[in-house]
Amino acid sequence: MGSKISIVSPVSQTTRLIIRAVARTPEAEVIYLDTPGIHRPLFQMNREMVRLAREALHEVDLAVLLIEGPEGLGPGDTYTTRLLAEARPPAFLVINKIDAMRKADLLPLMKEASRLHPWEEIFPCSALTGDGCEELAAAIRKRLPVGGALFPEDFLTDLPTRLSLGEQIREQVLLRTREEIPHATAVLVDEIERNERGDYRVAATLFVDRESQKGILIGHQGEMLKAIGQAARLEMASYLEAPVHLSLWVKVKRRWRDDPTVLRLLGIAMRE
Ligand SMILES: Nc1nc2c(ncn2[C@@H]2O[C@H](COP(=O)(O)OP(=O)(O)OP(=O)(O)O)[C@@H](O)[C@H]2O)c(=O)[nH]1
Ligand SMILES: [Mg+2]
Repeated sequence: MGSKISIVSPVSQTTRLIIRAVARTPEAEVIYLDTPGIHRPLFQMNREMVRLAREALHEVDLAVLLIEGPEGLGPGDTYTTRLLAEARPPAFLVINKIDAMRKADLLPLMKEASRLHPWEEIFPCSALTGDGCEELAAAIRKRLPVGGALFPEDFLTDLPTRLSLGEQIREQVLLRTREEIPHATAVLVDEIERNERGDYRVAATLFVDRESQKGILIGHQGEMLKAIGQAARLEMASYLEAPVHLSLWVKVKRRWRDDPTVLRLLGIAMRE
């Protein structure tokens, strides 16, 4: 896309909603959908996430399943390919993170993967080094139906600013905390205001599931929350191209992952 749209972290289930973004070349407009990963859902939030990903399979011209090369294939991938076979979009398999695996392991993995599903093509790549990425993008462009552009030329993503700023805060939570905190935290942006000098004032609430998680997120003398806020504020300032004043609050909201109102506000449930 040429700019950062989706947040990235080592924690699984980082992506919780569908984010559409447009990549353009002189001859093509590719609309990419970043979906949540297919996983075993334990909460309503996770059931909604998997539902979003499954529904997307019916909406696209091409599905691209990413697996991690160093992990190889597991039972989860068998389940996902079953969903692919049901929805029947043409599908590519991407074996990512080849920078972190032995070269000798790649060919056997590609062979094993080709028995799993009738892939149109299989691409080994590394998003980190860029190895194989342009080949993948070019093959995706080749699969596009012929037609005019669907979006105006300055349209980049359908992720609204309010959700995008929330994601930028959540990314810092994911990068700085561990264990249950990343999965138990939601960020809701309550207010975005701009003053006459062009500075933004953003206020957001971080929801956690339990009192003990609130303590961890705030940290000793508020240090954790301060670090999260400082880093998120820098991200936001570059995204909004203006200075940002950010206030963060942490609230315990028990079982928020099963609360339809919260899920709707987060853009996870029933966002159209
Ligand atoms: N070594 C290596 N790490 C990578 C590569 N691509 C992504 N990563 C790392 O893998 C982790 C997961 O990346 P994400 O983009 O959050 O993963 P995702 O597939 O979107 O997963 P979810 O959103 O959690 O479902 C991050 O820590 C990335 O930095 C790669 O090619 N090589
Ligand atoms: Mg993601």
